[in-house]
Amino acid sequence: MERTFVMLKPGVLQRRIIGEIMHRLERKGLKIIGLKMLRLDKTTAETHYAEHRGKPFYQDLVDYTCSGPVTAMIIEGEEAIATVRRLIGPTNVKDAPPGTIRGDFAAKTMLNMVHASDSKPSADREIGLFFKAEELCPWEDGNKEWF
Ligand code: 3AN
Repeated sequence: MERTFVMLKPGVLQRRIIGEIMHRLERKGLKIIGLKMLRLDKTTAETHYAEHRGKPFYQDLVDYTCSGPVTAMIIEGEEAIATVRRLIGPTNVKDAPPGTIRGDFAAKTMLNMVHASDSKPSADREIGLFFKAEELCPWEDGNKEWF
């Protein structure tokens, strides 16, 4: 079992498709074990995207991420990190095939809907940045043989 961090960016809320995106993760059989809406302060957004500091899109990315509430989730499942990244699709929306979240909903790479951890160290770091230990809600899955 693996845990990954997923953040729906402000545009997902504004377009009223939080449920649609969460549904895609759920119907794959992934478990939501942490969930909250929050408005990021600049420091948290800068820390989250620290690896991109200095890139041309960095400031716009931080500003966009702080422009409205985000929906933060911890997702659990077998190979959850790779599975969620496959469901989301490639970073560049022009490469994102139909059927992926970015392929179906995103028209611009900056506004590509969803962040998901790309590795185990990133997942651990991002979960720690966004969630306190007591905010996690692990649960027993009576249907786990399906997944
Ligand atoms: P991913 O979100 O697929 O892990 P990263 O970590 O390379 O991709 O990029 C983080 C975020 O920065 C992306 N989700 C996107 O919003 C933005 N971004 C990345 N590359 C570009 C780009 N070339 N132009 C505009 N925004 C970008």
